[in-house]
Amino acid sequence: MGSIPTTPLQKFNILEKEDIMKQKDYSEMWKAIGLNLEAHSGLLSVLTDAYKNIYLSQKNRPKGMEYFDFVISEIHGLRIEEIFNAKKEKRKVVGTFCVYVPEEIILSVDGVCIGLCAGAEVGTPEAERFIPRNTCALIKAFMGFKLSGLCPYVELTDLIVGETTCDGKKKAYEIFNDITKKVYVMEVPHMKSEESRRLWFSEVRRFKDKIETILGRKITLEGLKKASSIVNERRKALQRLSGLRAADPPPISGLDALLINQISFYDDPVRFTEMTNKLNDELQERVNQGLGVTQKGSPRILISGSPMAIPNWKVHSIIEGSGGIVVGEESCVGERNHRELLDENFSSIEEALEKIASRYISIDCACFTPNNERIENIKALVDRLHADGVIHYSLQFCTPYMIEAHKVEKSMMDIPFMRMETDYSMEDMGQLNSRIEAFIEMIKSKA
Ligand code: BJ8
Repeated sequence: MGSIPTTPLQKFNILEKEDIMKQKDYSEMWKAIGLNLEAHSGLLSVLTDAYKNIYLSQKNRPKGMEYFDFVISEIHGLRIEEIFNAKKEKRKVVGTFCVYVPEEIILSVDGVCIGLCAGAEVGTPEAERFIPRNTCALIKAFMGFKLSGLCPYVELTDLIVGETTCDGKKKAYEIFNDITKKVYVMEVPHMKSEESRRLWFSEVRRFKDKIETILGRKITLEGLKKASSIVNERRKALQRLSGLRAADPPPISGLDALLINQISFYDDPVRFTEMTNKLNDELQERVNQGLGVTQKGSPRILISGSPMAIPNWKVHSIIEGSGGIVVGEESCVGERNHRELLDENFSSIEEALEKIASRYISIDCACFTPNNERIENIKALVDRLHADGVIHYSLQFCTPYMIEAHKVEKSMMDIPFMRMETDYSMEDMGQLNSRIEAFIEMIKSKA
């Protein structure tokens, strides 16, 4: 792995808190990348306001969150500049939309891997020229960001990796490829039979060949070892963060923990791990002293379901504004992304690919049938995090999660459970507020 320059950290060290949302002028770079400058500046100003209102207004935040605030303030700035410079050094950029795509293979040949899912309602009319209105918000958003010229990450990719998970994504990738000409699709099976596992293993091999071709380098055992360790270390840091949230009171808000999980898809993995572990040390100290971000005994909520891509902070901000605290995310932007480590004990490329294939097929996305392990994983998480209630969150039109919610609810027995279907708009805020407040009151009344 070549190392990514650490410019942001150097700059971060000299920033004052009030400067965190200020950015230098990157318009020349954005123009060179091909962004729509006017629309982009509108987007950044909306995001900055939302971030200040939702994040910077929180009380009693750990000091270690300053790094993540800084990353957000520079998410289209310094991070893009880093990737821009990496490309000048002939490194290649691979964009992904799903946690089934094996990142180790990309990193093993010095690729930069970036998650491209979007969590804001942007470019909907443009997206709806290509895909039906009743498509989930996540798909509409990644189409909308591209069609409106607002996503610098998409523009910098050399390859975009799709996957045959849900029908919406699968079909949208065909159109996305017509637009970008750089989509490659991995065939993710929908069952976990022996035949499916064989298919998946051959897909992982095919992916390795594709990456070697696009990145112009042969994968080596040494490269795979190094990449596996980098990705595992990041998973361990996120697992540690998750474990710390089991404390009562939790040392970090759900909003902040969600943000860290979201940033894990964008940031340089080595730097991210270092900064997350520093934060974890601080959180451990808080736990040792019995300090937290809320009062002991506040209703503890586990969110389960569809992923929440950046800047989708809607449900967490309602819960935490209503007196609850989110203690975990059973989601791809959360546990599903870091629950399993890769077995690093391999001594050939073939063996490494087998271990990679088996690690990734163990993921419990609702696109699989049957998907009973997800139910077991949710129950285990409720226990480990001492959750008082579960909110099942589905994006509207996300059929796999909307339907699987029934089984999840049935399995929760006497654990308070609430289902919600929503999107990225603010139209249902009032209704969600009332429902969540009532849910939290109900939990309080049981205590
Ligand atoms: S492993 S959850 S990242 S597919 S929200 S587009 S499922 S209709 S994002 Fe996902 Fe991979 Fe599964 Fe995770 Fe479709 Fe649902 Fe939209 Fe979704």
